[in-house]
Amino acid sequence: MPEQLPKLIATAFRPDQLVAVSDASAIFLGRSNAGKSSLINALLKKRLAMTAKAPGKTRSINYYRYLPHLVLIDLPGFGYARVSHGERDAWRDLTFAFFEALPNRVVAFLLLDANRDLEETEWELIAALHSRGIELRILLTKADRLRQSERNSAQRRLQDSLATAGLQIPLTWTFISAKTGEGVDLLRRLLYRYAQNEEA
Ligand SMILES: Nc1nc2c(ncn2[C@@H]2O[C@H](COP(=O)(O)OP(=O)(O)OP(=O)(O)O)[C@@H](O)[C@H]2O)c(=O)[nH]1
Ligand SMILES: [Mg+2]
Repeated sequence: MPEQLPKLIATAFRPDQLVAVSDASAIFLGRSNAGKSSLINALLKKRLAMTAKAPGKTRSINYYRYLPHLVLIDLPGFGYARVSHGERDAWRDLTFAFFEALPNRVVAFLLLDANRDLEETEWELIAALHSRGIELRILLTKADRLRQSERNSAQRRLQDSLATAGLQIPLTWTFISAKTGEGVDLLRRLLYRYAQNEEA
């Protein structure tokens, strides 16, 4: 019988629980509360990923098989205030251990709340992905909350900070809303093409 998809295939709370993924993968990174798990649920059309109003909901790396040859990976969020040094270290150990053993074919999505600017940890993740030659797209989330003028200024701020950082990699960004579905179909099409081995 064919496997029922999508489904959760693995969860890693610690580096020794990381799994090797040989299929194409899409990874979702970003601050706590940026909307990673909500976007994954919107893509999967199923509430498989736990979401919460309070930041820090996802503490583990969760692997979801979405298509027969495509895995979506929800990484734990960072950057929320009420967290101990121990938890911060655990996040760092897990995330960077994951980077050391990335799946063979990976595209990364950095989710950024459109009302916020890029912060230090985000720059660090961008640099880590860039140095490994991983393609990165920025998704500006919670777009349903933004007026057109706010979208324009969010886009301008992002462009400016990327230019100031002298970033030479081709970065694209897309407005997205897990609430209204804006941008979700576009992302889904991109993932389908990527899974079929075409240029994402
Ligand atoms: N208005 C609006 N709210 C959203 C959207 N996406 C997520 N949220 C809300 O933002 C909060 C956090 O969403 P999550 O998906 O749990 O965020 P996360 O990035 O997975 O957070 P961590 O697991 O802590 O890393 C929840 O209250 C969601 O309902 C969106 O597109 N629009
Ligand atoms: Mg989450």
